[in-house]
Amino acid sequence: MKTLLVLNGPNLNMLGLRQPEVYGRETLADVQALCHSAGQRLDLNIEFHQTNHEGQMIDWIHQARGRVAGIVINPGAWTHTSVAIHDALIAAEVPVIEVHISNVHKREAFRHHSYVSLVAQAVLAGFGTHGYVLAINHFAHLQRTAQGLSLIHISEPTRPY
Ligand code: CA2
Repeated sequence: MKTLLVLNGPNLNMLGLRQPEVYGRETLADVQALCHSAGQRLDLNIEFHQTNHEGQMIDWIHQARGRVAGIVINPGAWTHTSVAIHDALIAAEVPVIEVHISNVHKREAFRHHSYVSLVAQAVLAGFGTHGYVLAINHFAHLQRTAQGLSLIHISEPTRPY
């Protein structure tokens, strides 16, 4: 069974506890349960993590290399600040889908730029917590298509004969 890594950045452990008008009422535990049931339905193993420490996030991304079929990441505020996470995602050589619960483009100008979007295959913003399920569904779709196979095996050399 293929594994998907679902990674969450800083302050997302506060989900459902404050700012429900922006992020809704679901907690991170609710999001984790949503992701696990999507994984069960689609025959994908889901590993779900959250951290407030950038080095920990980078270590998880590095450990994904050669091990997981894809990364779904809500980098939180690191989206807009972190060249280090951008570089780690390139080094991982794993397809990435970036998820934001809120529509960052409707918010402050500093949320309009994303370092992660430069390396993401797709970006979801403003779908609420359902965005995580949409991202997992999309990876399942890629697994079933030639497009997914070519993306996942992108680093395999082609033989000249
Ligand atoms: O919309 C998103 O998912 C964000 O990635 C959430 C980040 C924000 O910095 C990004 O611009 C957009 C913030 C996550 C903090 O979540 C909280 C939830 C409840 C209370 C306080 C923070």
